[in-house]
Amino acid sequence: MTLDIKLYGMGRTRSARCQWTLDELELAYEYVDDRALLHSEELRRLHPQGKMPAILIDGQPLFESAPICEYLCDLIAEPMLIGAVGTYERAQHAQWTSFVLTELDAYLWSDLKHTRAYSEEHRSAEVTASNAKEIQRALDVLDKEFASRDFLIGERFSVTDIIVGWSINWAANTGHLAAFTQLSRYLARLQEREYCTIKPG
Ligand SMILES: N[C@@H](CCC(=O)N[C@@H](CS)C(=O)NCC(=O)O)C(=O)O
Repeated sequence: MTLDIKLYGMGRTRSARCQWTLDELELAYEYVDDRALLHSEELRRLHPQGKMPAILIDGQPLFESAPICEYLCDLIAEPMLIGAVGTYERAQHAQWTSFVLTELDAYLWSDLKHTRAYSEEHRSAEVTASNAKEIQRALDVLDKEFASRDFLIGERFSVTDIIVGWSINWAANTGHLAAFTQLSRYLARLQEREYCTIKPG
């Protein structure tokens, strides 16, 4: 299948999920890696808030990293990186993606805002302390899961690992992973893959 794809992203942010998925699917694409486009008119045509990632696939715009990755996997049958709609595998994918985006990613994002992004007067130590607890609770669930499996769905790598792995790597790079040995091993497994975009540090 030939698709005309243009991905807007920057550095190692959530657009890395989309890059990794595109590369695993061996799709050709144009990658616009340009922080200066954040909140620009050009980007607002694809994303109402002018955030990244955003993508154009055959002229159709889409935003939000997880649905972008899922849609790309739905378009490409081989390699199969996502279960078909209506299968238990697909439900498990939705379960883990939803869990990680709401129980981990959201608190990491809030943590970043309250430690770096907001100006001093808008930062709250109470929020950061509460975020740290929620982050540990979510990581604990995932760490226990990886005691009995190498990847999240079935016995093989899937797009779920790209979406979830990216967030776990964010947790690692912000000092939240010390207590979780299974998760460190999981990240090392992902980082062995040729197209992996998540890096330590
Ligand atoms: N839930 C969105 C998050 C998008 C997002 O917040 N992207 C960040 C970079 S990772 C961004 O554009 N930040 C600029 C801003 O918040 O204005 C996704 O997964 O794509």
